[in-house]
Amino acid sequence: DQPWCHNGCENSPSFWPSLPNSQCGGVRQSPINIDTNQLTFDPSLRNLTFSDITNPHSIKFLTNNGHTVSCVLEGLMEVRGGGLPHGYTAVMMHFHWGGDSLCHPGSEHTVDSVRYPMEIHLVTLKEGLTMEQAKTDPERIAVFGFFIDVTGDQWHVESWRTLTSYLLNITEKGSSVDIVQPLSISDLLGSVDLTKFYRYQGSLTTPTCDEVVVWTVFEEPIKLRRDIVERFPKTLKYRNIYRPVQRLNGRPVYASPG
Ligand code: SG4
Ligand code: ZN
Repeated sequence: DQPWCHNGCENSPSFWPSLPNSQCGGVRQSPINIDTNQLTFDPSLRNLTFSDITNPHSIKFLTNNGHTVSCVLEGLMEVRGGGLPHGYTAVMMHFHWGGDSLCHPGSEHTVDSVRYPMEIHLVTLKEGLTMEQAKTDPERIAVFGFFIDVTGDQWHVESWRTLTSYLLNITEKGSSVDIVQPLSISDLLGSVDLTKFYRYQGSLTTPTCDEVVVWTVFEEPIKLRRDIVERFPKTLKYRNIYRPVQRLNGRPVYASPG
């Protein structure tokens, strides 16, 4: 695999389309700007359910994979309903963030051209498939994006303090750390309204940008303290790890009835 980056190397995003086997120059790319004046309300986007989301052992370790912090999810979290074409099983989670001051927010999706401080991606696979098979079907991956904001009330800061305290142990590319405290996905999401979301057909946001993703982006952000968000760029040294927004090329963006 040829090296690529978000910034500060030869293969930054404008060069991704010319990488080997790349779909990055395609017509259904992600992320996008979500224009709330151009949404199509879709009453079938109901009853989205996440099973096992409170499993306290889902987040067992964190890895610095050279592009972000990620973790393979343990347990059997299944996502169904919400207008998804199949059931999907959660496989991993990772983060996108900005600069070490919040003047440089780092979400991938934007809403009415506003970028949030961070975005979490919960990556799920169509049930019964491996990651390798998942690369060829246009709906074989579903990614769930959650924005993080730093304004207003703050929730569940304790779980985020726990998670981010481990970042110091993975400053080296390729390093991992075990998390000893029980930590669930819902500990991190807090009380985000899972009935209100946007839906569109897109791609992975990193090379090779495979056009196989059903995207769900939740409207309501997770609200955290500024110092928690700033721990990511300050500790990991990766800055502004998001891809610029891509053209819609006529794709509809649907909104759930909420
Ligand atoms: C990050 O580079 C992750 O580390 C990748 O995970 C992930 O690839 C990639 O982002 C693209 O995912 O939700 N942003 S995204 O579209 O999940 C996949 C791994 O390389 C396939 C494991
Ligand atoms: Zn991502």
